[in-house]
Amino acid sequence: MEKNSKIYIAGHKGMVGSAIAAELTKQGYHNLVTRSSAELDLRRQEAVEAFFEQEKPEYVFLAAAKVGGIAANNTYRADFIYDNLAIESNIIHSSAVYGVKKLLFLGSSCIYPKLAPQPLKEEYLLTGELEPTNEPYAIAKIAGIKLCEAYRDQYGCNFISVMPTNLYGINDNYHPQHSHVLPALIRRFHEAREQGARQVTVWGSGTPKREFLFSADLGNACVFLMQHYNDKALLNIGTGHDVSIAELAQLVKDVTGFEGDIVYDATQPDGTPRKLMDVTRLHNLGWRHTVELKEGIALAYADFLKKLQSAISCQP
Ligand code: GFB
Repeated sequence: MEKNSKIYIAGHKGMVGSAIAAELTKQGYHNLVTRSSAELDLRRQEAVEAFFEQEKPEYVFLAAAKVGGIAANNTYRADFIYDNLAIESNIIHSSAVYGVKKLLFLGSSCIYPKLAPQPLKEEYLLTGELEPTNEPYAIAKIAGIKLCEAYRDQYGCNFISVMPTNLYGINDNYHPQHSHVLPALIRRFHEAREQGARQVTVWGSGTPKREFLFSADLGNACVFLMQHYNDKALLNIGTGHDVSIAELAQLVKDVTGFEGDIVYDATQPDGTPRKLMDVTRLHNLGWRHTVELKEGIALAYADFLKKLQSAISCQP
């Protein structure tokens, strides 16, 4: 990838796409192509084809997706499978037709079977039943991996697939019900402290374990892999460490300065008991994360407070 290569980042306004764009800009890539969802609906096949015909990008980061936490995945099951299948099919097919030199597709750790051995090795894909709460999303992401493999097999396209672990960081979604656990807890602990509440409720039992990667680390990993990884096999991106949801809640409590109690709502689903990535292959390629969890939560909390402040100052 040359510094003046034409690079399309699908989903540049989201947490992942904006982290990739920031990393590319930092490294001196200056020919970035972007479209907001209002300008280009990636679920519309003809619109996507017209965009590729007009722009003819050389490299594509496929970071556009319908995403959310456990409740959003379980509630909007049709949207999660349809939107993601449509976005991936349109972009991957047009990338092949319009001669994209290389495409990086982002999947998710939820593509692995619910009860797979830990840590999750890349070869565990399609060896067992998926977690029911996010099966539609996982099926769409597995289809994305298979699209990349099939276009490589049949047409020789250099399309690679990477599977990030649970992400958090700059530009995250803080919706109280639909977000992932880390931003949800940042908001809930912050609001409890502001309101002087005595307790904060955390969903589920607190026992599931999750691995968290800071968004800027993911952006750095994606650019690194676009530069250095050309294999058909999918590749995990993570830290290799996980914490229980109870440990995570304690960390968020510490960072936000909330002083009350933590209680658990067992009526909410736990989801997969554990999904720790095996990052041996990524480490062997020479990439490691740099931001540890506590430091990352403090950075995410600062970003949350900044956005809150600008939302307040924008009110009439
Ligand atoms: O982050 P999360 O929604 O996604 O939930 P998953 C992780 C764990 O945190 C679950 C618990 O055990 C939740 O029960 N949790 C506790 C909470 N309090 C909360 C809260 O206030 N909000 C949320 N959201 N969770 C998603 C998949 O699974 O992970 C997606 O649904 C995707 O498909 C994504 O793969 C990375 O890790 O369970």
